[in-house]
Amino acid sequence: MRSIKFLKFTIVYSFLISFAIHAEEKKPMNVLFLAIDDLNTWVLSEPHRYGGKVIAPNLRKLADEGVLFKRNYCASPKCSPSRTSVISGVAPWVSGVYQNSQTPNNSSVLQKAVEIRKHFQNNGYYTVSSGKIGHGWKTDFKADAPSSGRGTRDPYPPNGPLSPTGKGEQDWGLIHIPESDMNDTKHAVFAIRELSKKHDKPFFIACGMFAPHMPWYVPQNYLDMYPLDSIVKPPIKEGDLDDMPERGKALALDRTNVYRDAVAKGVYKNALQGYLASTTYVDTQMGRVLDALAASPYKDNTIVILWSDHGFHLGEKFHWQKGTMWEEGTHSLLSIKVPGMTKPKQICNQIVSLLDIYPTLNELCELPNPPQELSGKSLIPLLKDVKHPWDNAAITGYTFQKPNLDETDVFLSVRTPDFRYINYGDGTEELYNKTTDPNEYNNLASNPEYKEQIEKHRALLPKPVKPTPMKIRNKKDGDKKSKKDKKN
Ligand SMILES: [Ca+2]
Repeated sequence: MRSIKFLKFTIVYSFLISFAIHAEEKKPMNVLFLAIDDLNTWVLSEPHRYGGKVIAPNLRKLADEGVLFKRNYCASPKCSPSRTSVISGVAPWVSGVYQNSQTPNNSSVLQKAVEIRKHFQNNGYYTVSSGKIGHGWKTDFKADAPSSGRGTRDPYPPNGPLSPTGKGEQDWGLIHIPESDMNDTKHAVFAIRELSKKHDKPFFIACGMFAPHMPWYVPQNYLDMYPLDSIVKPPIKEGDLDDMPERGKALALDRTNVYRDAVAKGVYKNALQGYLASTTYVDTQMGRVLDALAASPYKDNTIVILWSDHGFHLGEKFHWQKGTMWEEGTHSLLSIKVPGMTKPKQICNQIVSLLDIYPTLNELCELPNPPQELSGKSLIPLLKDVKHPWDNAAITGYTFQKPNLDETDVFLSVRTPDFRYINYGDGTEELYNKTTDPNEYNNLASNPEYKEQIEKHRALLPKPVKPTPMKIRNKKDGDKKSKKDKKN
């Protein structure tokens, strides 16, 4: 008798335990959605890109806690089209939005799309957002609590410009306000406050940092972390552009004057110091948010996703800033941690895209699909196993605005494990062997030995839609960009 009673007790007890575990598993997942502007991938310790030290312990820690997608690429190398593609899940070659100077709301595809924050909100999530997340695409998303402002630059120093070559946003140096008054610090405070609240519903907390977007005005302690003699110049090869088609050269030489002036006036390393210090400042702010999550009751059921909107040149190929089709312009950060799914210290070398963010979060949180067709694909198989077989090709789309260039031509770049291929829409091309030439110096497009590779890569390109109309552009001035484009 006693043993039967004991057996019954064991069965009931086991059932209760399994029910409790099941209930725990069913706890809805929250999302902490972290975006960084203009942050390139120097923090990934890639000596062929940057040989010096980059201080980013918090981004490193997050990467160590989950999956670091080491080969992640943006769908467009500029803020507005890249961010629009992330939060709509729609690729530029589908929406027609390739440039900052376009109005995303003119895209008939985007008019029917639901952006990711609104989609989560529509599906029962408490959704708040602070700082720079989207850019230029006006949607009907309204946050469930007031934000600490949209992502904008900090006030201009009263004695600016601070560098001998400084002009407008092309400037760097010591900021004149305390760190606590800087905008990104306030966005971190906002996210920390939201994480300390008691939430009855699952949450989607978006926090976007403006740094290291130019200008690089930073507190002294961050500048001090990078003594000038510790800074290493990135690799730049004389004659690199000689084997490029005209459109490649035009892309490379856009804003080259900032780089050349800095070199000529002996302040190139000071500029690099500004970017690096701004990177460490943003790492510090993200670290505060991540620490707040770790100390909260939500740490075990909150997905953390951190991404940068595109790459950034600091002189490579003589180019300054963003908006190119090469590795420096298209390679961006992506780290994802999913409690209960990802294992620590996983590095994924499969080729993925920022377009994959929307479908990944959607599937992780078991939401229905939004009305628009998502261009990316869910990364869940890679989150579970970083070596899962993958269709390794990431596309980047862009268009250019320069005199004598047809701005309706779409530039497309495709990154595969061993190659980068670029097509400028006018029949001109570039091909680089990433294994033997990681810095993309030797254009193989006219080398007959690579004919087969060229054809293979051509076949990977989508058929791009034409760009939606450009915003204000003074045809008489030709070269002048719209006011909006200058800012971003
Ligand atoms: Ca070259």
